[in-house]
Amino acid sequence: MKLGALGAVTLAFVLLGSACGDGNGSAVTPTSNPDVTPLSFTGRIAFVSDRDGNNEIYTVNADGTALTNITDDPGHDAAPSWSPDGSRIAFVSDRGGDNEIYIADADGSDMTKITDAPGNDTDPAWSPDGSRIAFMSDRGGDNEIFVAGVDGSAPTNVTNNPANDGQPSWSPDGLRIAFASDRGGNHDIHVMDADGSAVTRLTTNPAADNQPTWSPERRGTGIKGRPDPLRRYGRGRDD
Ligand SMILES: [Ca+2]
Ligand SMILES: [Ca+2]
Ligand SMILES: [Ca+2]
Repeated sequence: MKLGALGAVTLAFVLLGSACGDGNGSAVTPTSNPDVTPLSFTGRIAFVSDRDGNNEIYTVNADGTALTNITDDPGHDAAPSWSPDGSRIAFVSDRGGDNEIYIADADGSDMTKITDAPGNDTDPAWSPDGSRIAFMSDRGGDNEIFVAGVDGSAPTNVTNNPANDGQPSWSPDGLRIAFASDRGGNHDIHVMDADGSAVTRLTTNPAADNQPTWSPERRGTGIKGRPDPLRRYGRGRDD
């Protein structure tokens, strides 16, 4: 009882401190000073469109300018994944007859096919340090997650399970991979070490759970600049 009350008082102080703007949460306010560059929506968006009759990957500035078709091929091009430094894009294309993973510079130049296997190679996901690509392949007969170098070197089957395993998403530290698998009878979310060990099943719902995406390292309340008071005390949220 006493501890609970103390905890509530402490939490109230934390919330008050956050609201007042402490050292970690300096407020970001718009400026009308023309000499100061305002917060701008920089960067580019990659997306897939069939506007030319087949799927291509396009990029566009976040203000809608400079639309560019970076694939421009009669094949089916899809599933763009940016390199962590934003200089390259991994994607899937069937231009060679079946789905393979390609990597190109962000403007579409210097395109390289990094897989060369029968069947589907899809779901490319760039490791946070930019050195590896995780992807799904059914080259062995069922869907498995492979991890390879960004040049396609040393593709390694890290799931090795007769079920369907796919949709890899790296943890921010690059040590773990979240993925979907139906090894429990239906699709559920799992995590494993990046070498395939230490698999943990996170969901057990009989419905289909798919498309996990690991959050970036920084976490907060969802309010810009305001830290999560629960996280500060090491308490997890029930997600
Ligand atoms: Ca195309
Ligand atoms: Ca293939
Ligand atoms: Ca499998």
